[in-house]
Amino acid sequence: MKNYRHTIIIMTLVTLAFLFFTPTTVTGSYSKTTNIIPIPVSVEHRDGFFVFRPSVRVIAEKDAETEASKLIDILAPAMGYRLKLASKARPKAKAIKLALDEQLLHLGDEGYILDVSAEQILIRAKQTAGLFYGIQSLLQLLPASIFSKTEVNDINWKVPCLKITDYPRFQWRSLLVDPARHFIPVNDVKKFLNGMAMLKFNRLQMHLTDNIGWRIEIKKYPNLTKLASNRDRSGGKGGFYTQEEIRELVRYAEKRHITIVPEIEMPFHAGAAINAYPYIGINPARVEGMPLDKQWAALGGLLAPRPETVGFMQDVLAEVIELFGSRFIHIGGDEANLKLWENDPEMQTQMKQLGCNDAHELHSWFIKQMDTFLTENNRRLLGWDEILQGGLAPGATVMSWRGIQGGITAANAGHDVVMAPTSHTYFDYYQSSPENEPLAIGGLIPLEKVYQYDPIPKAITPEKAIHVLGVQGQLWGEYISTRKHLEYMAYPRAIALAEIGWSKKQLKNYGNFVTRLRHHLKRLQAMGINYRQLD
Ligand code: TNX
Repeated sequence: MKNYRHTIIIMTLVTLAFLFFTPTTVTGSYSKTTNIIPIPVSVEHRDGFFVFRPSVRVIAEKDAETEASKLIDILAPAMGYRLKLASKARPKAKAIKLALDEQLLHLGDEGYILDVSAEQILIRAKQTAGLFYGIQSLLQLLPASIFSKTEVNDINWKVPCLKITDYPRFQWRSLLVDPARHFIPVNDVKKFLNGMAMLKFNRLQMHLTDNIGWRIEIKKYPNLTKLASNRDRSGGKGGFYTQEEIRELVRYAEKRHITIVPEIEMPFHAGAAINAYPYIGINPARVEGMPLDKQWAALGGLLAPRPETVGFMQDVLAEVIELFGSRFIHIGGDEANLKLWENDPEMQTQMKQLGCNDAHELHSWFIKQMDTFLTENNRRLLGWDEILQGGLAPGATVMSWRGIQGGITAANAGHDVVMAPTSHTYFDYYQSSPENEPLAIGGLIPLEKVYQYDPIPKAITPEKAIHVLGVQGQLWGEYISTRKHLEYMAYPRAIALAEIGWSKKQLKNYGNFVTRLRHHLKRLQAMGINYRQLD
């Protein structure tokens, strides 16, 4: 017992010393900076280089081996040779060593130490995710052409000697894509995940359902994909992911330490589902004075929270849970036009029966049914900030999008929250004057505005700041119908967001960021990823 207490005290002291000394090392690092994005917590520069040759061995054991193979795979195309994997280094031979070490508690689950000397590159981490992020940083120390898919000649592959200690500011570093409005083929999602992984993003939210289309196969309700997946917002053919394809995407993302968070929209933005199974929607014939052909458009998106609708959506979630490893399941919850419930006689009766005073409370009741279901299945409900109105379900986490106030309110009330405000993180908005840009939904969010964002504004009290899990950038798909356009809207803004999600606030410096950003754009170019040119 005494020993144990001893260890705790020592660990606390080490952590405190670490926290205390880190910023000093860090400030110094600007004079001689690396091109790593997001900027690492601390960099100590040393003299000399580690030079790559075919004889370099990659040394790893057990779980570290999987990460080591990924490094070998990434290096091979551009270098033109595959490094050999081994469990032990040969004496005097140069090596890249990957090691897991449970003692490295201060690094958290995603941190790493990257130590480069002329003889050895050593990456240490507590968990495999940390090794993966150490590898990402190592790759960024090499010339950008290391990301090329074909052999690059006449280049000396070397990295400077240094020691990096690094770990993220936030545990939730995410982007959202929207295959519901315009379907995104599996290979394009994979390519998007590749671009995210190098920026140390760890979540991709997929908006899988909306009024225009239902994009995920649900075995129990085949009409969802048979009748409601065959169009997109521009009148195109749409599409959907089979369950096998979803599994493949989840695995592909996991390999890159990215969790795919599925979003199944309810009770609004649910028009596609209602088209396929009209019994879950409000009866259109009840809208007085509206021509019938307009009624589906007006009401097509709103579910009627009858018991059978609750059952339907829980059935859907049951299959979703089987497919996705994510602890968090997003159920939407945004923008419901509650007037439609207020004016509907059946819903009025329903509210009375449930003891709901108004439509907000009915909305809240419906969300609670999903929360209970998810909680029973060991998952957590995540929803847009409207789920706060009418009372938040007990296990729910809020994703705050309507400006920054929603997030502040939620965090100060003690709810976990992911910040996704329209003011700074809507990458479907214009990046400069509309006349110079492809058609977008509206708004204006240039790169620098994204970079200025701080997910923990002063209005969130220090003791509540732990409730801010992190940030997400939104690539809503109304006006994005190709991979190239998706990438154009994402980059460079998502690069700024990556730094906000990972790096220490004290290290933020726009000028320094832009210098590193220029290198990152070269990496994207080598990978064949599109981006908007800097002004
Ligand atoms: C609002 S953000 C929406 C989306 C749209 C987006 C367009 C949110 C929870 N709902 O359905 O695509 O605006 O910017």
